[in-house]
Amino acid sequence: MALLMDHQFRQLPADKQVETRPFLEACSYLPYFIDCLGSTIFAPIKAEITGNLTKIKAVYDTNPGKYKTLQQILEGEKDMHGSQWPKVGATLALMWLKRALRFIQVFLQSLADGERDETNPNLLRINVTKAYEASLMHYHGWFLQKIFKAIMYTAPYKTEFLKSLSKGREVKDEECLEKIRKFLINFSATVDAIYDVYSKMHAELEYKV
Ligand code: CIS
Repeated sequence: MALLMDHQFRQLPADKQVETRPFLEACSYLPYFIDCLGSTIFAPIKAEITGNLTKIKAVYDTNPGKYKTLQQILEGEKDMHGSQWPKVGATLALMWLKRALRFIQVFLQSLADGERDETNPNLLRINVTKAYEASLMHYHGWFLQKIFKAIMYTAPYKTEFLKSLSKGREVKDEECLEKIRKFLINFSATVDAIYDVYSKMHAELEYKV
């Protein structure tokens, strides 16, 4: 869990605005989190998240003052792209990134809450399935839903996953889960705030891939 705790998301201010630069910095460690799954099968997922981050950063870098918060990026692109918006630019990249972040949020929360298959308590399938249904399934067509099922069977055992989150150190599962709970405080608030922006600005798209 050292991996996530070393790169915490910031506490949100009272107006719940998410500042772009610290958000991108905290997210830049998420691809290493995917490495904790321990298989190259997850490389396309890592590439997907990295691609979204690169796209958002490219827009931010064009004018860091104007795009200080994620909401300002959506507002700026809405003005700039007219009818093409929101299926364009950093707005589209963040729309998909937030779904990946929601996946991670629900997955970690389910682990932290001790949800498990009593007959196979060391498997992550219950936690992974819950996360998928809450975040991505609705936006995936038949093919990607099948791919998800196949990938799910390659997920590591819970003990292995928790150990790799702790950078290989021998820590008790409960100690690691306590750190996950702490990480989730700011992380969940950030993900929820991004969803609120998309809802408030009617920027969520329902199409499937
Ligand atoms: C044995 C199995 C063999 C299978 C091998 C094949 C592997 C192929 C895997 C492909 C997975 C990649 C899924 C990507 C799907 C994208 O099409 C989809 C839409 O992308 C967006 C872009 O982001 O499309 C837009 C256009 O419509 C834009 O191009 C946009 O890019 S932009 O705007 O930046 O240019 N994207 C997604 O669906 C997002 C997928 C994110 C997945 C996040 C998962 C986080 C995992 C955290 C790990 C927690 C531990 C869990 C343990 C097991 C996890 C299983 C996770 C499975 C998720 C699978 C999804 C298929």
